[in-house]
Amino acid sequence: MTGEDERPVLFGAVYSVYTRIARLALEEKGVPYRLSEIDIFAPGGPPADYLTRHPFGRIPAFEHDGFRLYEAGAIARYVDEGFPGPPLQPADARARARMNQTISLLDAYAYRTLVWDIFVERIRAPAAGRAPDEAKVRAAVPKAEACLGALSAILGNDPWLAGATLSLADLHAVPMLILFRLAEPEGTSPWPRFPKLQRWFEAIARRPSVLATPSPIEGVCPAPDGLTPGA
Ligand SMILES: N[C@@H](CCC(=O)N[C@@H](CS)C(=O)NCC(=O)O)C(=O)O
Repeated sequence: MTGEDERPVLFGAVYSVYTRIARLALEEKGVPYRLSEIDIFAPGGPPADYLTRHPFGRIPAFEHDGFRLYEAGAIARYVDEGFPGPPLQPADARARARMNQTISLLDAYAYRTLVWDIFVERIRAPAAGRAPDEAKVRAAVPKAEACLGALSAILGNDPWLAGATLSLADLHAVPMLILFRLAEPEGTSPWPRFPKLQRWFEAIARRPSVLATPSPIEGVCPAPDGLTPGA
C-alpha cells in the first residue's frame, strides 16, 4: 500500500457546512486526506453505494484504514483522538463540557436558523430565481440573535469557545457563521452587539485551516430533516 492509499478519505462536498467541519479538524491536525466528492444533488440522489457509507444519505462520511464513520462531530473527534497533532479537545472536564455544549447547540439551534432560514433565503433563493421567504427570514432573526448571544456568553473573555485553546467547538461554529455573514443585512447587522464574538470570528477566519477550505457560495447545504431545500 502506498502512502497515498493510507490517507483517510472524507466523502463530501466543498460547499457543505458539515463536510467543512470535518475538513477543519483534519487541517488543524495536519492530517493528509483525500476529499472524495459526493454529489448529493445528482438526479436520483447520491450514488446508491454511498448509502452503505451513510445510511441517511448525508455528507460527510469518512474512512480510515477500513474504519468507516459518519456524522461530522464523530469524525472530528476521531481525527483528534486518532492522529498526532495539537489536541482539539480540552482535557479539563468543564472546558470539555463547554465544548460539547457548544457543538450541541450549533447542531440543534444554529444550523437551521443561520444557514437555512437566513443564508439560503437571502443568497441562494435569489440566485435560483426565487424570492426569499421574508416571513421565514423575519422569524429567524431573533433566533439568530439568540444563537450569537449564546455563543458570545460561552466565549466570555476567552479567545476560543472552550477557553484558552482552539477546540472542536470553534471548528464546528465557523462554517455556519461564514455563510450566515454573507446574508445582508440579517447576517451582518447583529455583530456590533457582540464585539467579543466578532473578534473571535476575525481570529478564526484567518486560520490556515479556514483559508484552505473555502466554500463556494454558489453551493448550498441541503435541508435538514423536515425542510424543503430552498434553492
Ligand atoms: N448530523 C449530520 C448532518 C450532516 C448534514 O446535514 N449534511 C448536509 C450537508 S451540509 C447533507 O448532507 N444534507 C443532505 C440532505 O439533507 O439530504 C452530521 O453531523 O454530519
